[in-house]
Amino acid sequence: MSEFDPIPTDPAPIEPLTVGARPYDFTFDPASTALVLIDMQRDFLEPGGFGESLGNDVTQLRGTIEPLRAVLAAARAAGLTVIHTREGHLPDLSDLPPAKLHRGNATLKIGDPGPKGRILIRGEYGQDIIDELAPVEGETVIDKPGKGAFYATAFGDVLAEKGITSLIVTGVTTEVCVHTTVREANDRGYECLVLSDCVGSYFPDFQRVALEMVAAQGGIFGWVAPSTEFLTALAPLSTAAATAS
Ligand code: TIU
Repeated sequence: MSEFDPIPTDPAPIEPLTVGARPYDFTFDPASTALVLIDMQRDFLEPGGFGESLGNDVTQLRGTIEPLRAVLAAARAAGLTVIHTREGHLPDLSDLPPAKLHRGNATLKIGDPGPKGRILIRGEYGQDIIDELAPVEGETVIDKPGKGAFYATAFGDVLAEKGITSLIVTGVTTEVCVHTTVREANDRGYECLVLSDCVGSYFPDFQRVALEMVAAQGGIFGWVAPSTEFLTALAPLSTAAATAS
């Protein structure tokens, strides 16, 4: 090194980014933020799985796939932590409370053989994440027996280990696993931004009201924004990475 070489400097700290959201702007530091994809599994989004066995029209959820693909690509390009969850049970059903097994009048119950393997059982084809959003190396996959991502999982430990304090929440279904996880996260001190077109419900009315419930009362559970706002906020990082590669 000569006296004419520039003095090495630490990389510039990443500035917090701001998303236009309801009820007001959401600000996050990319280094302490994770994109969370909740239960984007064949069991919920494709025919012959758990969602359909409960009497639902699975096509209602499929509109989330394309916007979420774009968000996932941008998050990966920007170097954000990405975490996927999957609802499901052990093959011997030892983690399945009888109350959950017997609830409702399902045509196929959890553990029964279905066209894509045993319904909602870990390791089965139907219980896995859809091809369009398949995890890549380095991304965490949390298997959860309940609706919330924190209950009986290592999710909280993983977030703490990675220094995550803000969650960008996506996935299905809005009023069930997304809401339960956002509520659990909120009580644990995480700041949650729910991307409105990247979460889906089998019931259009529930979709609208569930999103309103998150942002009401000054953001009682968090913030809500369309994915385009999030992509705009992330663009300085995601497009810089795309240009560099
Ligand atoms: N039934 C329903 O709307 N949802 C679930 O059972 N699980 C999730 O939301 N992942």
